[in-house]
Amino acid sequence: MKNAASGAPALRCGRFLLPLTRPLIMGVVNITPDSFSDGGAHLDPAAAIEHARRLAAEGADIIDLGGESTRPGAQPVGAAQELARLDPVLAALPDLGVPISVDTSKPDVMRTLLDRCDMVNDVNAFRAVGALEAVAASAVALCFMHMQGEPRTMQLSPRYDDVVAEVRGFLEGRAAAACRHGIARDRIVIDPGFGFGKTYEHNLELLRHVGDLAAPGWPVLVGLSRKAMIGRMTGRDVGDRVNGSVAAALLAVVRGARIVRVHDVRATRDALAVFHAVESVTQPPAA
Ligand code: HH2
Repeated sequence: MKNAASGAPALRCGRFLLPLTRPLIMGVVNITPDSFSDGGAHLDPAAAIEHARRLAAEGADIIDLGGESTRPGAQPVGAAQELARLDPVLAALPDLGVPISVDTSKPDVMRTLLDRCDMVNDVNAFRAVGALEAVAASAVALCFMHMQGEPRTMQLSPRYDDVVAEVRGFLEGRAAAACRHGIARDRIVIDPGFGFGKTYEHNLELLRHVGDLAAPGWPVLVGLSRKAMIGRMTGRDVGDRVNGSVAAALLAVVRGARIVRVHDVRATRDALAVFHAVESVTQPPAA
């Protein structure tokens, strides 16, 4: 979506206006005991705060704070517990210098934290009753992610006739619903939801067709970092998937993704710096 003043594509993101002229990195901080790749590492608020600062220093353009794991089979937590995890971390980071996103699907959590975050990242695409209403009047950016089913059961038997068309249709429908709620187009991001109610083959098909998902013009965010599909491709355990994750992020960007959600900011940043250096040169230097 274009910024009205400059004409360049940009994402309105709370206190920030993020240019979409180069790929952006969203760094993940999971304040949970059970996240699939870093569960328990940042449950202590001091550890989460330090990690968020470290990822920002490493070059994250957005920090995504999560207080509930959505890994396959995860048990849901209540709003009070999610808030108790997020609150002290958010309170310590007003001056982080980059936008803060909150990864939540609960309208109560959204409403409570809205004036302290710049983005809400909802793996349920704001389908909960009252979710769109909770965020409509604010300035936060919204990430609408596709998920078939719900985390507890989503990997049992995912089924699609045409995964790319169905995911794209769903995301366009959610973006249209947001617009009907008065949400400006330059606040909207879409995400195919790798691993959320998808087989390995579905994930591969979506990665091959990120360009089709991006075609309608909504900025596409992808979360491939350390996921099971990277493990299957590389044969590596979850703690050893950095290289595969960086390759996948780069491929997604080459195909048109604008934001990559990653655990390993430093490595991803280097790969994207190489991409940007090559791709930003449109004219050969004069002889
Ligand atoms: N993936 C996870 C969580 N939130 N949000 C978006 N928009 N896209 C994703 O692909 C995505 C997401 C799962 O990763 P992680 O947060 O590391 O694990 P857990 O859900 O176990 O905390």
